[in-house]
Amino acid sequence: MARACCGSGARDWFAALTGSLMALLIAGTFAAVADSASEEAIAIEEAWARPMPTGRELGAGYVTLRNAGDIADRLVAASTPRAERTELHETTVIDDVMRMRPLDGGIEIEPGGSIEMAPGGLHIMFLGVAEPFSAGERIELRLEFEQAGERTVVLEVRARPNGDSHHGNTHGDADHGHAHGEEGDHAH
Ligand SMILES: [Cu+2]
Repeated sequence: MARACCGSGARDWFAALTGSLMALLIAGTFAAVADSASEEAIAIEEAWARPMPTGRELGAGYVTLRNAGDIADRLVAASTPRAERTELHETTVIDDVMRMRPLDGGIEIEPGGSIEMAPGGLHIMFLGVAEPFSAGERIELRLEFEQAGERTVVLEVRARPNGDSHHGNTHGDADHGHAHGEEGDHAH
């Protein structure tokens, strides 16, 4: 044996150890990517839509999206058999004037983050609704995500969000005006 000492042997051992650690790390990374790409990474909660007055062809729906995955995802489109067209919108108030703008690039959900749609903010806009949504109805909605793919949820038609979330209660009446904005601003 040409080895003079334990030195090179220790180095070999260390090299072997780091080699297998690297293999483990790489395997772990792939597993994590596979996990976060699965549809379970995105949770869809609090899915509801407002009742619409008779004759109204515009409606607004809201969902809360949580990203439990390790990579960002993006809601890119939505559709429902109940509307001719469905768009992702954001309501903003500029100089006391409420405006809605379509979010053509979609809505990003950061890893570990969430998006809460609500009257007066982010919403899903329904255009060309032949039969106005009425309270108690359930509206099928398809959501398309960049990473999680296509998901189907059911929007419950009701006047305001469920539960005692502060959004529902403290802003309740103020949001009423916004909601009419969301439905009305699109009137041509
Ligand atoms: Cu809108």
